[in-house]
Amino acid sequence: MPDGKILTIGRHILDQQKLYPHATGAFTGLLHDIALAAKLIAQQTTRAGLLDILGATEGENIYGERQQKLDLFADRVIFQMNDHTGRLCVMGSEESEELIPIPDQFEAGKYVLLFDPLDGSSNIDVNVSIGTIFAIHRKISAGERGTLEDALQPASKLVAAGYVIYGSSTMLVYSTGQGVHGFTLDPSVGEFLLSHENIQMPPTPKYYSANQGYTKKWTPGIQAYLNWLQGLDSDDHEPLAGRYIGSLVADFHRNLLRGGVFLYPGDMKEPAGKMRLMFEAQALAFIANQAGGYASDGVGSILDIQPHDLHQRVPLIVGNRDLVETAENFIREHDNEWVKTYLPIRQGHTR
Ligand code: AHM
Ligand code: MG
Repeated sequence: MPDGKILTIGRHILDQQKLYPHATGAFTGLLHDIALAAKLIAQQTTRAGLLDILGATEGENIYGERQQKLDLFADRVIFQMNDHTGRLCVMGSEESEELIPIPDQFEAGKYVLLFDPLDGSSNIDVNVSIGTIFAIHRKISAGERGTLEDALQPASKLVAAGYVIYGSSTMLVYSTGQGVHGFTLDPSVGEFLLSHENIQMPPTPKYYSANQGYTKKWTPGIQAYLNWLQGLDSDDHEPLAGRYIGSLVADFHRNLLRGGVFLYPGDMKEPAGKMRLMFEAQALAFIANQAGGYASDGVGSILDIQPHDLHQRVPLIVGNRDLVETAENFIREHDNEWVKTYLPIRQGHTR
């Protein structure tokens, strides 16, 4: 804790607002609502393993609530915390095919909220860390309600982004473009307290994170990069240790604090990989950049990609800048064929 002071997330958000002289408080309120949604989701994720034994017949639990898959619960909580506040003009969720409009009876505001309500949800049943990812854009269209144009902005235009990790403790990490700050949920008081101020990626990275089960289908450049990360190609640098959880938020968070690189590259079969630009990659690219790191799709910065589809996928290589740039070099050297296939997808000409 910085100089022993206890700083709640509410207080921190208000202090950050002072950095923006024209702030109306809408944005501050929005971050507040996200933090509240995170607490509600955290409270349910810690009970995830109990659903089966607490559940009564017909899928109802002992409280008379219908049992729900945790990711759908998280999706609904984030929507309900934000649909009526007058701060958002539209929302987008990884769980919803289309943009989510603000119901007609409520006023529309000037921000767009994009979120992955519960990423890594296949890990829920095996008690492995999962997370929520969020990104906030400013409305740019002229009408009263938000449109796709408002949502499909490059990450360089983000107003704020962050994530929540539901792990051995729950943490919320966010940035408004003034550094990256981390808060740990103290369950005894139900507050997020500042625990990691101004996070910067350590200069000496420790880990690489990739699903090496896919080695066979990786392009030659990615295979060569992995060899390099492991120090197989020469003795002139220390190999990194491998860590892969299969929960993007958890893998990213560990590498943010310890230094390293996460990669989920494209290959010839899925040239754009698996990660979603709007719900996963944009937010983490913004945070990485603020923490002194870098995020690339293999050919350039994720921050600069002009999105064309709400659910578009993107190869993601994120972490310490030099490690990510080295990956770009390997791709430039070995993966011409892949680059030729991927570029039209990046530009929205083909899928
Ligand atoms: P999800 O959005 O369906 O939960 O999938 C995203 C997850 C990431 O958290 C993780 O990094 C990746 O998928 C793991 O994929 P794989 O099992 O192919 O390694
Ligand atoms: Mg996801």
